[in-house]
Amino acid sequence: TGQTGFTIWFTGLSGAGKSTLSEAVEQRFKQHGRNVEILDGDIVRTHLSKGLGFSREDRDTNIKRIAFVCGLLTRNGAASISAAISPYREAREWARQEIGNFVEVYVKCPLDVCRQRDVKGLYKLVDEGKIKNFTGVDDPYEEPEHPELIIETDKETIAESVQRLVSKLVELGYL
Ligand code: GGZ
Repeated sequence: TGQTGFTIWFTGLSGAGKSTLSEAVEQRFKQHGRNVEILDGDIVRTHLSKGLGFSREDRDTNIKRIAFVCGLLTRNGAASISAAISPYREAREWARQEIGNFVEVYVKCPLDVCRQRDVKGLYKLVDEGKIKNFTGVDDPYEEPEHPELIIETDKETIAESVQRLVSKLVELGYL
């Protein structure tokens, strides 16, 4: 029999650290010979969700597509990781129902810190008025109310975060 599939669902602001954490977790899993697939918001939007924008409707469509793929992977025993902002609670709850073995991880980081990091220079464009409806600035981000785990990326190292997540997965019986 194969391993139990599950989905790690990261949610948080742009620049909070979802992609970085995903890659660190992926590395850790691969070292242990586990199949793992990352669905990163940014990358998904160039393929699966090409053409979608950032209205609530488009974001919801994006999340439903990601959840659909995570569901397929999860049912087939893989570890799947979603790293989309997923700002709406309702869409995340929908994903939770759809997928089943669902581990919601709030990648928490103050907006000011995300701004200062400005990894991709997007916050600068927002300030210059060149991007509208940016999550956390002039578009909603609904914090998770009962996430399985909260990772505060301005307070802990990546190694600590990965370790805490792995412990949580063990506690939940997925590893
Ligand atoms: C939020 C935006 C926006 C707006 C472009 N709002 O940090 P990034 O750059 O690399 O990742 C963000 C990505 C967000 O796509 P998601 O698929 O994760 O969003 S959602 O879950 O809400 O569907 C950001 C960039 O696209 N980006 N415009 N207006 N992020």
